[in-house]
Amino acid sequence: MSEDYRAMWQDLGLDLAAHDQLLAVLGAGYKQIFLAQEDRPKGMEYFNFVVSQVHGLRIKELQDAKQAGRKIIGSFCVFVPEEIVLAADGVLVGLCSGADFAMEEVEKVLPRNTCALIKSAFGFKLGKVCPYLESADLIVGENTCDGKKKAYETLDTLVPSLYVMDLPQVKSEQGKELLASEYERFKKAMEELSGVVIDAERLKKGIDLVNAKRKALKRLYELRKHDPAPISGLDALLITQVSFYDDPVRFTNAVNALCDELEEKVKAGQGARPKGAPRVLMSGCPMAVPNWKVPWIIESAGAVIVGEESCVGERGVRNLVDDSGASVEQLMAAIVERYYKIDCAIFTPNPDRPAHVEEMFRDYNAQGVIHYCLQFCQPYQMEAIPVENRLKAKGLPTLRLETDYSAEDAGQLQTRVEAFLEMLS
Ligand code: BJ8
Repeated sequence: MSEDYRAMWQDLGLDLAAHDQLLAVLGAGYKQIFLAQEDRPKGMEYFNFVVSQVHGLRIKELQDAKQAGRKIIGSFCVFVPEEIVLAADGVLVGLCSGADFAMEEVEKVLPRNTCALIKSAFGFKLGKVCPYLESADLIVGENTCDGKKKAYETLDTLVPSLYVMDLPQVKSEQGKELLASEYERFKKAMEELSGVVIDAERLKKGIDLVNAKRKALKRLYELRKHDPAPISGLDALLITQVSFYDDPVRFTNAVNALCDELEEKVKAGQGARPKGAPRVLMSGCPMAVPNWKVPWIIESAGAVIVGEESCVGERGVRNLVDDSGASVEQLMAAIVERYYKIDCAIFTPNPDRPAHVEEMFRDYNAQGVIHYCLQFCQPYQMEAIPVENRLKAKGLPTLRLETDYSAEDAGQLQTRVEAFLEMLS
């Protein structure tokens, strides 16, 4: 990337040598996994460009937005409502990361048996390699799993401005009230930070932008129900990952343009894999960039991933916010209604999630479910058992995988995935 960007990274306080190392690993992985795919849709060129500029042009855009007075908000969870950030003229960026970095440093501040997603976020901070994190005017954490809620106590000592949302763990009237009061508190925090008063018009605009993004992603997911699926699971995952970083309007337009192309492919019977290739539904922990190991293993073995029951997938886009309210109160209530339906494994009990996995299995014409868990992620590991039991009781093939971000177990995972796919066919 150009020298201009190096100066920008330096200004952000990045460790340039470590950052070069990270970009080299990211670039090599991308080339090996994505660019090696044959007959990718033309519309993927936009996403290739975005990935090539993920620490370049996009960061420059964020700096320009800051110069223009907009605030950059970093988040680690799909419970942080982008609608409210946009209504305050802010920019929301995802901070979850999918690669090990500076692990020695991380293990000085976090227990070894912390999930890879949390460790990775700390590694990017301690290794000084994340321009998104360093650009953020406010980092929003949330009380979800135990790992995250305790890790934020430590993160608070490492970043200048951390805000923690207290999220309900039980779906009840009190739970919904807590979510409503936390979103109200967040709205006030955004108003204070930005100096913008959020009125109904601003909030509605934010809702409409996010609804349009979710609709475009949903349109993409719907196309994957066809056999053959017109796009690989890897490419679809990449697009969802990019949705957490990119400008929402530009991203929505690019996804819709890609969907136009995919509709033609469906009509022509063209697929990312031949018709009849085993169709797999992924379910479980979110996969942040550049966590592509398991999908790559699955699709390299000849299957096609047709859906993701995950926050980086269907759970992140399911349900739109009703934008018909005329007042801020009505629109805020509609936001609460939409987010309250998120069936993350941190809820107890959480019967909606196993039901959604089964529903997706049928809707997406899947032949098997691969339940993906990060090591030391108790909520998803615990919930994998009732999910598997429910599916198995109905004769729906399921494979449970547990892994981390390292490549060490790739061979073992490959063997298990291949045996599972053979059983499906
Ligand atoms: S709404 S899934 S984005 S909390 S993998 S850090 S759960 S130990 S990420 Fe999540 Fe929000 Fe829920 Fe979605 Fe903890 Fe598990 Fe690690 Fe996880």
